[in-house]
Amino acid sequence: MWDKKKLILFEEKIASLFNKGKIRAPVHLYYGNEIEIINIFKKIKKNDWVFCSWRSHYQCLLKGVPEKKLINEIMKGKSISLCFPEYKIYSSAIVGGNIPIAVGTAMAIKRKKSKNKVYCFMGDMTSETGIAHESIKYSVKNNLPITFIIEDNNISVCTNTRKIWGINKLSYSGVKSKYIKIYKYKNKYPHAGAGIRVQF
Ligand SMILES: Cc1ncc(C[n+]2csc(CCOP(=O)(O)OP(=O)(O)O)c2C)c(N)n1
Ligand SMILES: [Mg+2]
Repeated sequence: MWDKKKLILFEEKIASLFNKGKIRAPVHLYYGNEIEIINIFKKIKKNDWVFCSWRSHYQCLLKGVPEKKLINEIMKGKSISLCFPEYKIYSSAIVGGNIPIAVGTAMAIKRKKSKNKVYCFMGDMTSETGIAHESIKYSVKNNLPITFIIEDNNISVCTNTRKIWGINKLSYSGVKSKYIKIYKYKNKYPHAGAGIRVQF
């Protein structure tokens, strides 16, 4: 039910609420990655687990969280750490914070010989952190049922990821692995908020 147009409209609605000062906490909006994320979610089943960062409105909608329920949480100021255990989706505002939890969930699934999978979303800068590298290495070595999705907008708040590390490409770009999916996108929104300064 969620196509590109509807996802964009959802974020525009949140942007407008935020700019009017109706949401009194940070929001991190997506734009420009709709086709890629919809394609990724074609594989994600109801009982699979999804772990996200501070930017997770699209994942929540695509995982089946009802729109009204999601807006309700966002209005309460929870956009930055949206968690809906009943829909098996967890977000964290801490860079890399959810990655080891995703790995532990995948390990538990393996030990229980369950069929479900874990999908762990992260930004380009997060994918360059030690915690991401160790978690990916550990998951590959232990053959865990997990996929890491790297969403590359080449920016970390206001910092250019490639420039700051002096690299031409991300560590995982071009790596052919069933554990890693990587895509590029260009966001029309700033890192946080929707363009108008709102005093909380
Ligand atoms: C441990 C920690 N350090 C710093 C921050 C501040 N911070 C929030 S988002 C972010 C940028 C991360 O960039 P990226 O992984 O590319 O994700 P994007 O926001 O572009 O999706 C930073 C540094 C934080 N939330 N947690
Ligand atoms: Mg980024």
